[in-house]
Amino acid sequence: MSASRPALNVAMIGYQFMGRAHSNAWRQVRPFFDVPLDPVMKVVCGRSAEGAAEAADRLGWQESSDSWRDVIARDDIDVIDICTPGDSHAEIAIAAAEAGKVVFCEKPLANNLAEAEQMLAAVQAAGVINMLCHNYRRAPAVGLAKRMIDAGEIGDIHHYRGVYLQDWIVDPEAPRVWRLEKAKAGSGALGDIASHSLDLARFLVGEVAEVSGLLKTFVDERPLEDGSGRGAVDVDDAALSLVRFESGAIGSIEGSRFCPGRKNYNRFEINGSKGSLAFDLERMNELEVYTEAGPDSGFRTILATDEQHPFVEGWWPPGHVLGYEHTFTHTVFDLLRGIERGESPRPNFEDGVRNQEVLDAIERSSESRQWEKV
Ligand code: SOE
Repeated sequence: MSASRPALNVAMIGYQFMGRAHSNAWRQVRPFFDVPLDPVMKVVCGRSAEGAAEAADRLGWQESSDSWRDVIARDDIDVIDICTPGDSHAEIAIAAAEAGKVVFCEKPLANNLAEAEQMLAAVQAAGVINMLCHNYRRAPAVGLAKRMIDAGEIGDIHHYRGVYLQDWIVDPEAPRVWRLEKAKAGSGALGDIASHSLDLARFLVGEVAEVSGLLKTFVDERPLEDGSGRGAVDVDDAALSLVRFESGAIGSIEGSRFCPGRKNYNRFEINGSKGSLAFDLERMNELEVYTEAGPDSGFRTILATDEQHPFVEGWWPPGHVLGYEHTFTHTVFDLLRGIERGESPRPNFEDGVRNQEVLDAIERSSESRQWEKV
């Protein structure tokens, strides 16, 4: 490690999909960015000692553990990175905050609003740096959209239209994984993918005032993963909501796992008084832009891979496109810069509670079939 930069010992809890994405980010951030602190991939933690040891070897962690409580109790650990299913976010984050650790947590912050509020209270009481990993804010094209909006290039915003569509459970015989169990995941498409579109809406347009939501479960029981029978699906397969923003803008947010052919189709379009912007994660290096530029103007596509575009300076020359995993490296880079400055980079746990308040309102609205205030 460089003598000029202090080391920062990281412990990651959970090592499946998000654990792999976060491990890659912790490994890549120092070689590619001018980090103010040297992250050390100290410990990876999981429920199985054997699984955690295998993950440590495969993902590049120095040690492994099967007890997150033991890891949090260690004086040599500075950051707790939570990559577990949502049912353990609150207890881990609260324990980490009370132990004075930096708390970095995968989305959604919690499985319900009460837990999210407890987590925020814990990090505020402990005065620890905290961050929520909504990685798509840090796709360069999304950062460019934010810059253009803030510069007034599309004028006053009238619409945000967000869809996040996947198709991995369209087959009714696809097994009932943890994402389909309320006790584990808190909700279905609502908290898992519509939450991403919501976070982008809040990042790019502003706070949500009122929602009219519709949750739907198309397949209400599925084969259990261990082949021992079938189990109930008690979460939404699709979540839609009309949205009124505090700014006066209106819009819609939709998350569905029942859209054949849409693999990770996280798209938004924003319409303003002077133009429009559109982004599609499946074409994540591109931003579609329309600003009135004369009688024959139309949408143009900006390839957001130039050095002036957010985070690109750390990677390659123009046109050498980036991918999904880079957004996590950018997120970790901003976390390191926040730690050095003593600030909780956004989205942080306050954003997590705001997001959860909106998700909660969408659930209430789907039940009441009325507009619900956030
Ligand atoms: C859902 O399958 C999922 O893995 C989400 O949980 C992630 O947040 C998203 O980035 C990719 O899709």
